[in-house]
Amino acid sequence: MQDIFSLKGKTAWVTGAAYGIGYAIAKAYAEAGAKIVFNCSRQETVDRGLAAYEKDGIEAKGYVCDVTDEKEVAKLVDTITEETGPVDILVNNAGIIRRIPMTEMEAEEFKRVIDVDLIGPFIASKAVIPSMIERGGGKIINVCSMMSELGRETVSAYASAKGGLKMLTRNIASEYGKYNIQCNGIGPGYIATEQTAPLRERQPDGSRHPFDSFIIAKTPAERWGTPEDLMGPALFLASPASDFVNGHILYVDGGILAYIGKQP
Ligand code: NAP
Ligand code: GCO
Repeated sequence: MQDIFSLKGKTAWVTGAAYGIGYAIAKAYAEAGAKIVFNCSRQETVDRGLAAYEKDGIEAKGYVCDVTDEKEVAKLVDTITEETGPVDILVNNAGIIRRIPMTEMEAEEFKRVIDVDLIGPFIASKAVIPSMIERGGGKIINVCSMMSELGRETVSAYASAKGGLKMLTRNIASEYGKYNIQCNGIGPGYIATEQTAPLRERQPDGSRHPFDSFIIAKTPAERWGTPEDLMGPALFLASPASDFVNGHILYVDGGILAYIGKQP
């Protein structure tokens, strides 16, 4: 059984994997035998990631590359192929969020979120699919969200992008499944990371942020998730164990999407 979860000898490219969810996913893949490559848009984030991998005893290569720049991404894929090997596993993890009421949001801000969270995964996937086809298959995992299914105040751009990413996932599966490419999504629930830190900030009197209490009441597990909660599910989607799973979104949310929420 261990073999079907092994990534021995595989090259895994996890975008934005300097910390948080992407880092935990890359760490799981390294522990399963994969060679890790990641990119971020800024050198300081890449350096932060490299230091974290080194501390954990993981050999990882990090590059500066903005996932919205098609030419840069194509160049990065060539570099990864030369320096590490052709990409067997791509995780589209890099993402941004802007929490702004829709009527106060500039179209340019909306577009940037769509660019990073939806067009970025399109560009990165497009850059690796031809070589996956040539080599007989591959795995693409898109990091979706609760907002692939649900809306809420202030996240119109993010929800539009993550809803779109769910459908890009299904379309890649539909279009390239015949080449033994599996494209699935992983949908984290509310995970305690830097991205969600403002939603968990303590109030001046030391009590929980109202959004923090709201999430606890909305989650049957009665807690926020951790990046480590994503490790097993993300490994499943990258390994031979999921070779007949395609176009699926695996929500890792402590049960949020199944639950109406605790009665006040
Ligand atoms: P995060 O704070 O969203 O960090 C994302 C990483 O992406 C950073 O390393 C960042 O580095 C990189 N990045 C951002 N824009 C980029 C670009 N244009 N090109 C290349 N890299 C870029 O981390 P996270 O909270 O762990 O989230 C990771 C993913 O999970 C995101 O897609 C997020 O939407 C999704 N997610 C998060 C939660 C949660 O509760 N935290 C829940 C569901 C889904 P640079 O700043 O240097 O570019
Ligand atoms: C928000 C959150 C979410 C989460 C996550 C949920 O403001 O509602 O930041 O968007 O980060 O994506 O799955």
